[in-house]
Amino acid sequence: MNAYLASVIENVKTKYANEPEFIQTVEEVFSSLEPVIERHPEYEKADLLGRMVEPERTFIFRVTWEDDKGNWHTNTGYRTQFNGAIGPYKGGLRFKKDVNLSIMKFLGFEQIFKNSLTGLPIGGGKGGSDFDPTGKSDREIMRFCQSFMQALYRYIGPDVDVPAGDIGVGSREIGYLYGEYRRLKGAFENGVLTGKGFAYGGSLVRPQATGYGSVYYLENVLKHEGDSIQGKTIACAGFGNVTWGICQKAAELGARVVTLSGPDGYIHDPDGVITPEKIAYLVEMRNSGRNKVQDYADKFGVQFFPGEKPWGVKVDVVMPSAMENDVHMEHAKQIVSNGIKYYIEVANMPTTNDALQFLLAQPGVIVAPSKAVNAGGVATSALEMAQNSERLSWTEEEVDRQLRHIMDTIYQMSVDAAAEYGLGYNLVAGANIAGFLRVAEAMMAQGVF
Ligand code: 2IT
Repeated sequence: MNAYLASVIENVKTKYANEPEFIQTVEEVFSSLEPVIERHPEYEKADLLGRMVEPERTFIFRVTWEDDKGNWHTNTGYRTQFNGAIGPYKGGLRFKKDVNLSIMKFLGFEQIFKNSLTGLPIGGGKGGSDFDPTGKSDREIMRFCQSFMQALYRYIGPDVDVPAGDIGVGSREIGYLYGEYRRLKGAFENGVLTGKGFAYGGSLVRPQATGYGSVYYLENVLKHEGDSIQGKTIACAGFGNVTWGICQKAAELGARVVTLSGPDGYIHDPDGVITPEKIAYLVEMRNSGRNKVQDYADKFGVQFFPGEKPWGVKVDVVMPSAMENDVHMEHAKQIVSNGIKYYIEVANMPTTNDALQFLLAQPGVIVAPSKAVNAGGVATSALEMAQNSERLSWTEEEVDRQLRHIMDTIYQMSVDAAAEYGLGYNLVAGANIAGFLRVAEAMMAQGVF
């Protein structure tokens, strides 16, 4: 490997030895960049990679809130403003028990390249808290969001840093967060958050955008193979916002999602999550705060597999759409032995690096990386920001048209970047390279800081 590249990775491994997810994403992205660094010796001179792995800044703050019984609880809040070279920091907030600095930095780092790929002016950031929303009442969620924003508001703004949702943060939480921001600032700066309700400046299609965008990306891959989405069976994970959008768009295009998962196991519905009743039930399951996918099996009489993951089910397309490191080597081997051709990552870093390398080495498998596949979500957030600054809202058709165009462009840019650097049809390396080059150019132009 290129000596400079290797030394930056080595330094991250030593310096951030207690941040395994962050190390994992740096290794994944940088392993694609060898031909780029070889062709651009000026990047080493400017220590571009060394700068990229260091967030511009990270805020860590206390969040104290009162539960319904009058007891007080304290959580840790985070916001990592990783890279602002191409636009205001942009990225979601995650509320989940396992949130820590490593998870925040992995998500923020990934976000830099994803946001760059969208072609829109958004830098990379991420935030959240180790607050666990499971089983919390609506009022508890509201009080937590208010307390979280009391700390966060001084660091964000429509031209500074624009948070959105992620796992555990949906339109309800964004509403409470925005309400508190508006109260504190005394101004209607609704471009400060995306994923808002339509009534106060949210964009049409934003709720579905990550799922829809990933299906549009999949269509590009299928087209390349002379194949079509019609009749395809898809294995998904999770049952949140993203999976819901995939179910809906897949059903509309004649395909069907046959698995969902949760912390409790997975369900297999061979008829597909395709009827409006089933798709609407996902929203109900999410809103219940129970976080149990077994509810779907109980309601629709399909099989539930406690404690298992859905990656052993024989389908046409695998789309891990729940969380990081959901697909391990053993699952990758199952996917290959089932003869599955399309491995389309959706969640951020859903595949361990060894499983990803294994899948990439299979001639019969096409691997698409999440930072390209799921970029339709944040891209539509950038469209929401554009509408907010114009003080108007676009039609559903207009937003969907732009989303589709952005996904087609991301796909094509990835294909072209891999070809340009002699890597053939490699969507993973292509996305890393294309995302990297735009940020690199902006950083070089702005001088050393
Ligand atoms: O991972 C992601 O891209 C998100 N959670 C969405 C970020 C955004 O700003 O819409």
